[in-house]
Amino acid sequence: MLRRQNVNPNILNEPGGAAGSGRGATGHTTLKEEDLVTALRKTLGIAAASLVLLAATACGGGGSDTASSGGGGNDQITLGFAQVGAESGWRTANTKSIQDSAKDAGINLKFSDAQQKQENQIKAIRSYIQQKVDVIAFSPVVESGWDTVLKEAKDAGIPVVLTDRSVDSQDTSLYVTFLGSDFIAEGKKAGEWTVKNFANASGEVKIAQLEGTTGSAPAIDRAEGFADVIKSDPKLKIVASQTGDFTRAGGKQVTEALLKSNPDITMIYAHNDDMALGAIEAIEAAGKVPGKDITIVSVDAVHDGMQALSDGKINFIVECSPLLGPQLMDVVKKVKAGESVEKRIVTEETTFTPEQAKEALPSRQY
Ligand code: GYE
Repeated sequence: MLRRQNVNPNILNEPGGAAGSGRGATGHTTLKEEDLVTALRKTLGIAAASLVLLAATACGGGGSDTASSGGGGNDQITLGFAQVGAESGWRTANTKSIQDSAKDAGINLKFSDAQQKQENQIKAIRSYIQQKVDVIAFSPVVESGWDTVLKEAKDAGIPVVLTDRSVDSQDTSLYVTFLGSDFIAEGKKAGEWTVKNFANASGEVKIAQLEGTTGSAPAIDRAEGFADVIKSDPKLKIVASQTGDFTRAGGKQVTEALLKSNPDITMIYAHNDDMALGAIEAIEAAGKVPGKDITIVSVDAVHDGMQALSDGKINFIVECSPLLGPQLMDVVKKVKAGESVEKRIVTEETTFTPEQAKEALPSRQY
């Protein structure tokens, strides 16, 4: 709870000018200049050769960006993005949003997929530091263990933007901003629906929770927000809680085992749609009716989740938007230009009942 309170907006100073990341140009220019000098020396003599060289350098060779105050043609921003993986429909939509909006914004995107492994993300970030990208952005797979690599980026003068998921670092100067959803609020919305839906239920409501990736911000916060709200009604009990790693296969597997250990379960709260979709498969395979025999609530509102909701197999979905790309590109441009950005940018989202899902489905972008 102490981790990510809203922090006051802070002012950013762009570390190192465009010349600091001067990819490529200098080496090539030097070679050509040497050839030119040798050739000219032979024909015109030393003095004339030096004059030609001086003129060539002044006309936009290496190092001219600072003189032209960023107005040159080779000022394209390079963004290194270390993605979590491709574990869910949400992630696929998020990746597409980032790739499409980088293209639209004319930003050179270096993209890597960490396959849900923190060590892969750390490697990717280190390689972006080595390549001297202008800005690094990433969705931290888990919350902890980032201080060392974030310090390395800071020492190299490369600003870091957190998207989607946050880190638990105490030193908030290690990143510029965190752009993404309020996962505690999402858990609370799921909890509020649950409290209302079972307000008149007689007897215990047995809830099984399908957790997201262990140690990830959305898994921690969606559990916290939900628990916080449902504690107001003592008949709502979480009787089982296990990780399905945000995947369909994980959700299915956990639910199969769950239906054996707790066959009388009333409701499943899944931290994302993909796990809920896996749970639906397991429930149907066990001869039960998802959405009726077992109530299902999940988070995301990706296309397949919304379809299941409008088919009555899921009962309620809390939206979590993956379309972070355009906002990220705006932030990257501002950071590069030395402008100030908010320390926390919260994504706006809603919730869906089956009727609302039916209405919204045709115009959904993901
Ligand atoms: O809810 C889940 C994905 O970090 C918000 O990660 C994201 C979560 C999303 O795998 O589907």
